[in-house]
Amino acid sequence: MSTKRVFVVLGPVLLSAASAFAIPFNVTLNKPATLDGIFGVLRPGSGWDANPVDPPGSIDDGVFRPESTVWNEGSIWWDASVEGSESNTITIDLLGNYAISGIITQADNNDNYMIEYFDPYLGTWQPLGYWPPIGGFGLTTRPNADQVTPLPINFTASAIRLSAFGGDDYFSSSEFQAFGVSVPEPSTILLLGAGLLLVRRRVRSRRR
Ligand SMILES: [Ca+2]
Ligand SMILES: [Ca+2]
Repeated sequence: MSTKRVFVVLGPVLLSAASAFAIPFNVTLNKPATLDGIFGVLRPGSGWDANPVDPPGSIDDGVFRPESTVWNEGSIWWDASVEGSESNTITIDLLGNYAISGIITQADNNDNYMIEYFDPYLGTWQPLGYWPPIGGFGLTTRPNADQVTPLPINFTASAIRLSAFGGDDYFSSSEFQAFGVSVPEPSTILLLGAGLLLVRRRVRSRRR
């Protein structure tokens, strides 16, 4: 195998190896979040208090509420039976591509919470899955109430989109975290390959 071929083949391999051995970290922490839809409005006659909605950034600020906090206290909440709130979403822009290996969510206990991700290779949103209702009361962390242990899962994403369905239409979430490692853009891999080729040519020309 020629030196050139070794470099071209090894460039991407070395990069992906570096990703594989990197320690996963919270890739959602304090990333920009946006809310789409109407939040913080209750249906007529609802017995709940119309508490203020937490700012978008509270979804990924690294802070969980105490388990069993009332669903709409210190959370991003909506009543999906209100006009304009039927298909609310919370979107987190990861500002890069990440190979994600674990997720954890705190949300109201008695609804389904859907997670979609933007696949940077396909260029489209993909469904990842949803947390079904679980026992308990109010803000509840899935998959584990220790607020630390994520669900092991593997996908590559540049953004995350959260929504809810079913349950009692009173939806809320207070924290979402995804753990993973950065993956290089395809263009970065090409650049690195080109750079290595250039280095090799210089070394060769000096030898002549
Ligand atoms: Ca939070
Ligand atoms: Ca609910």
